[in-house]
Amino acid sequence: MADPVRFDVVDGVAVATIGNPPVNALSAALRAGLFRAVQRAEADPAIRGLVIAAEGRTFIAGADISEFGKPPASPTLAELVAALDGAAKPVVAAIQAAALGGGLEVAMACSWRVIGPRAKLGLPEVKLGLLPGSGGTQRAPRLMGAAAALRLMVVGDPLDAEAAVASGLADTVVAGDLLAAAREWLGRPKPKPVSQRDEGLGSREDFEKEAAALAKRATTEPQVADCIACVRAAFEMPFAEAVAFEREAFLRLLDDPRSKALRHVFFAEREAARIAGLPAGTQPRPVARAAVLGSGTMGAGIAMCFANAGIPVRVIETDEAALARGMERIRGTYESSVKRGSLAPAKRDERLALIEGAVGLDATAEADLVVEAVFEEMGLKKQVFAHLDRVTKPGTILATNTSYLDIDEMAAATSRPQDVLGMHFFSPANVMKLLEVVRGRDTSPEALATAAEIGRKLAKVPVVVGVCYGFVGNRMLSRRTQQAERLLLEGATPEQVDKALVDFGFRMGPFAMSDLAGLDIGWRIRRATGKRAPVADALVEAERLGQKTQKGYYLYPDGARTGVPDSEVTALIRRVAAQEGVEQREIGQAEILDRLVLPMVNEGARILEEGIAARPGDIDVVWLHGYNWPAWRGGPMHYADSVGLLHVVARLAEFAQQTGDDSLLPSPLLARLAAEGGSFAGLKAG
Ligand code: 3H9
Repeated sequence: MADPVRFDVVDGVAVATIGNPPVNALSAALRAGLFRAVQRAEADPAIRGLVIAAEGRTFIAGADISEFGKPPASPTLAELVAALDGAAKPVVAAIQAAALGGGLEVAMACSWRVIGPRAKLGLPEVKLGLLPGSGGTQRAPRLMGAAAALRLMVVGDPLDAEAAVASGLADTVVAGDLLAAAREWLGRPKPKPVSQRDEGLGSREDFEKEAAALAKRATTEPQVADCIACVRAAFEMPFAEAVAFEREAFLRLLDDPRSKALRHVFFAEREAARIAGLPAGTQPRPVARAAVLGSGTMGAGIAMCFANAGIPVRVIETDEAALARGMERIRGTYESSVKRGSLAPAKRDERLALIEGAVGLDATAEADLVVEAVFEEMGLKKQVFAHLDRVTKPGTILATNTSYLDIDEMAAATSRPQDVLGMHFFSPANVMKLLEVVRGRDTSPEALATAAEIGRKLAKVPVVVGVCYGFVGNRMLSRRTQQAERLLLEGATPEQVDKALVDFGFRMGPFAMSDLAGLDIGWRIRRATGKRAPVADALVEAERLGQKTQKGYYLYPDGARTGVPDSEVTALIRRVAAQEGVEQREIGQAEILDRLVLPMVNEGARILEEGIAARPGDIDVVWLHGYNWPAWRGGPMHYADSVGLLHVVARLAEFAQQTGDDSLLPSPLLARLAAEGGSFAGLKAG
């Protein structure tokens, strides 16, 4: 492997250039290279100072996250930082791009930070459930003041070049030759190390005010409280003691399941971006214009996604009246963003100018990508696809936003099934990040790559999945919905079921969610597919449709947004349970949670067995971005690993026996992994 640090000496100045692609993470080899560079510069009397520079898209992206949990290799980051801090000769960090986490900690241990206009300086460790663990909680406060430093590390977003200099974190922005400027700075008198600049901390009172404001974020995030404690330690302890205090907090957080889950999410999101089985060199097709069929809630939201990304889009309806309603819906949504202050009026106008209405499918002729969001009815969808096949250009991607229907059947209505796929957005489409890109039997690699690429341009998180009823997300959700209904029959109340999921970290439970969406939606789907849900059906028959009728699973007196329990619902459930012959009992919160979540994991395992998802992490990403699964729980498959697959299998077998429902029996893959002592994380990518 090439040495990640190049060492050159020119005119008495040593330059250590970092080249550790892709992001210059501080791997053991990079730490060793930098450590050697400091030693060489210190030892050679002909060298008057050292510049640390980097090549590539970042300066240093931080500690190498993939090394966490492995035995530490010397020199550790703490040792490297201490060597820089204690160097007798001056050291300049010449920061051309992002210096994050441990990367900024390295830079803060240098004498100066000279930065380019593209530089970004940040301490994003909180996003991984951690805190800066190599002196960052002590040096940042001494450079920018304790209050500002605390905000930087608790919010986790980096500062751009101008803001970094204004804050005191960096010394100067250089538009021209960064290396030359860095060399020049070496001519100045060496300042005292940042570790000795206690006067930089600023006022304790300002810090405590900021800490009180930021502490509110700390409900599920232990790292926030630790950041506050560490920065407070800067006021209360000598530097070395405070660094030891920080180290102890860092190691504790590193071992916390919440940080492990967040680190899993970091890698799963990046892995999901690589489409499994795509031939090397597959190129996405350019998409300059899009068309969206249908301007209902989904169609309008999807059209806005294109406009928000600067892509001209035609919204197509069957008649003028429907089109006028759709365009009004779009204008209304932008208008409320302007009123809330989240969108500038000029931006609204820019986006609206990119959206053009049209009547009739022939208006798709110029589109490079068409997303169909018409009614969920196969006959209609097939007609639409046959028509699109006749009027669109060769190579146009023909996508459906169906939530459940068979994409291969739609593709068969065209002469170009290789260009047909699913682009399944989640409601509200202009807000939710997930995009399930559904690969049909004949979908070409180029079409797939194009949909994923455009998804990223729309600021979505695309995950490639295969064809089946409900794809990944809704297929798993239906398992949870079944169990939620069944739990009511067995004696749990709607609020107990909802509470189990809210306590787990979801923003809302399934029944509060149904009330919000309207119970008639699920009812209509069940009618169309011949399914039953006795409690939900009985509520609809009693005209309890949710918030819109001020009663559903809960009561919403005077249009309240939060429901209150209703004894009529308890009586209704009891009656339905008796009719269904289900005996009621007390059910504890832990059992409710397992009943809701573990059948989803089981379905996830079936999805993997069938190759509908390529990797367990892809399923996790679906749940994180489509259904607000709490990130610090890592997604359903990671969660199953964290509680242990043996436990999952044993619980599922128990539930199957209790309820007589064989669909709860552990899937073969789950049973095998549990028996082998394996985990989903240990599965090889498909
Ligand atoms: C820390 O520093 C702790 C210290 O305080 C104390 C320690 C004692 N390590 O995101 P991309 C990989 S904690 C290992 O697609 P971009 C990534 O997995 C760290 N690998 O690129 C991907 O691999 P692959 C604090 C890393 O241009 C590839 O690089 N730092 C790391 O869109 C490209 O990544 C952070 O939290 C890493 N640190 O975005 C910063 N970073 O190609 C984390 C990236 O195999 N990183 N990889 O899938 C980021 O936020 C973004 O990667 C960055 C570039 C903005 C840098």
